[in-house]
Amino acid sequence: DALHFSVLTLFPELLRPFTQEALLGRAAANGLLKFDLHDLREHAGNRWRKVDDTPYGGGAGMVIRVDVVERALAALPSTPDEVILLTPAGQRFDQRLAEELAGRQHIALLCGRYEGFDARVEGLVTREVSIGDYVMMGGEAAAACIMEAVGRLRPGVIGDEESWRADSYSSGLLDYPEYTRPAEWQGHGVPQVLMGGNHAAITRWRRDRALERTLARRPDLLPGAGLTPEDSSALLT
Ligand code: 6GU
Repeated sequence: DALHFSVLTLFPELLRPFTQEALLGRAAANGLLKFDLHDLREHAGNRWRKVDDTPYGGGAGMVIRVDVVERALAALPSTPDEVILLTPAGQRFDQRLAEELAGRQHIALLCGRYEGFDARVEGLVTREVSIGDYVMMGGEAAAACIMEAVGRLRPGVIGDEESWRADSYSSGLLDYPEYTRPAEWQGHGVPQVLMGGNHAAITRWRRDRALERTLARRPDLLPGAGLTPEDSSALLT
C-alpha cells in the first residue's frame, strides 16, 4: 500500500514539484507514494484567511494559532500515524529516523513559517524534527528532505541501479568514488583496478576508498559503521 504524506503549509505550491517530478513524482504516479498538500489558510476560520496573531507577552513577529492546526489535522481524510512538526528546535533528522518513518502508513508534515506555532501544538504532534543546525525561513524545504529520504526507502520507488550506491550510506560509510568515460580527461585517468576484470580486487578497492573518504571527511561516522577486522587494518595502512 502507498505511503501517504500529508503536508500542512502556508505555501503548498512550494512543495508541488517534489510531488510531481523525478522519482517521487513517478512513485506517486505508480501508486507507491501518495502526496497531499494542504493550505493552512483553508482552516483559518475567518474570511481574511488569517492564521496567525501577535504573541502574548509582546515582542516581534506573529504566532500561528493552535486551533488552525487542530482543524487542519482534523480535516485530513484519515488519521496520520505520525504528525511531525518541522522546526529547528526538533530532533535531528538522520538515516535512522528515515528508516523508522519508512515503516509508517500516513505521515503528516507540519511546516512552520515566521516566528512559529503556538507552543500548545506540542499536544497535536508525535514529534518535532529539524534537518540540521542552521535556521531556515520555513519548514517546507525540510518537508521536501524528509519526503525524499523516506520515500526512496519504500520498495519499488528507486530501481536497482539507483539503490545499490546509496546503500553505502546505510552501511554507515560515505560512498566510494565512481568513474565513467572518457578514460582520460584533462590529464586525469581512471584507477587501473577499475579497468580490469578482478571483481574481488574492485570490491576491496571500493571499500578501502569508502573507508579512506569517511576517515578524512566524516570520522564521526566510523564508530557506527560496523567495521570488519580487514576494514580496521585497511584504515591503519
Ligand atoms: Cl525543520 N525549519 C526551519 N525553519 N529551519 C530549520 C529546520 C526546520 N531544520 C533545520 N533548520
